[in-house]
Amino acid sequence: MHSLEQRFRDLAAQAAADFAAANDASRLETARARYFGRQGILPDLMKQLGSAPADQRGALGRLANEVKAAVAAALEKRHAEIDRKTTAAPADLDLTLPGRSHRPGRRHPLTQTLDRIVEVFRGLGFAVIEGPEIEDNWHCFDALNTPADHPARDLQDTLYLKDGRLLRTQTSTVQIRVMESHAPPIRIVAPGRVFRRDEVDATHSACFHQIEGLYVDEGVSVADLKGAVDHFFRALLGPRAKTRLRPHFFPYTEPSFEIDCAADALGIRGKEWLEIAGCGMVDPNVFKAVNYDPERWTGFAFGMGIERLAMILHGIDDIRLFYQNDLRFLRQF
Ligand code: 2NM
Repeated sequence: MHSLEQRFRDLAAQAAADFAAANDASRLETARARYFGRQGILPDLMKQLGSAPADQRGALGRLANEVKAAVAAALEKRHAEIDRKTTAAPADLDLTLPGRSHRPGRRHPLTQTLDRIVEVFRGLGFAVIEGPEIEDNWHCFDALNTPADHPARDLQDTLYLKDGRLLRTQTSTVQIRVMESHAPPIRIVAPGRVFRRDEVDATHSACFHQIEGLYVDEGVSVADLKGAVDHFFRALLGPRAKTRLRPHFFPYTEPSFEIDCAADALGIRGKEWLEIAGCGMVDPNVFKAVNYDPERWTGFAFGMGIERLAMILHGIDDIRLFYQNDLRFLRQF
């Protein structure tokens, strides 16, 4: 049997060979445990130092410490080599290749159009309110001064549920709800989906989007209405935008107007004016329906279709494009 001194001296070379043979982190860990573990070779030899002859113990102790430090250094060195091997870039990695580009999403063109509209009205002090899509006859028709025999109430035009409720045909239902629950003054816009029993074609959809607005206070006049309309379309379409009010009829306003926009400011040729929205002074019967005193309060209201406006703004010729989710269409906005 070798002397303790010889076994210490052999140990350094043996450990260096063991570590070199370990070619991944888990094998190196096994080798480490063989030397430094609780039952390992080094602790075992250290224990035997105690039973060495007293006159040799000092020299053996120093040798033991040197060997232990050498084995630890060899282990550390092999650790570093294996780390470098596993994290180094593979030889075929080409850092000059173009990166993978992100494809960020964007808002739907109808949402973009609505957001622009809402921004202008917020600038005029209008609050944005939403309401239910399933409504009753009162909020959709009766309170809006639309008599029982009005064609809009017909089964041909409106989608009714079995229980007599209906899908709202305009968002004025929201204005009625706000007036029922709030005293004047009122300044709101109500965007949202509306539903009509329409044959679907390039310019009609059974479900589309609208925004309607309402301003009620003392002394509100047609001049305020015209001022707001002009401001809105100039803010949306540019300072050259020109609008006119053309007499019309709505059950809920008197007088009522259609709002036309000059076609040339929109870059559209072939006609002089485009119908773009409707408006009017709130009919006193609507105020009576929500218990507002029609002698004290006056107000204007307006409404427009988001799809129609987006189609005019972007030169889109088929309303169905908005709902098909075809990325070739959507990526253009
Ligand atoms: C329009 C045109 C004209 C309108 C009326 C009301 C209410 F609730 F105050 F009576 N809200 N919206 C209105 C008036 C809507 O859309 C073409």
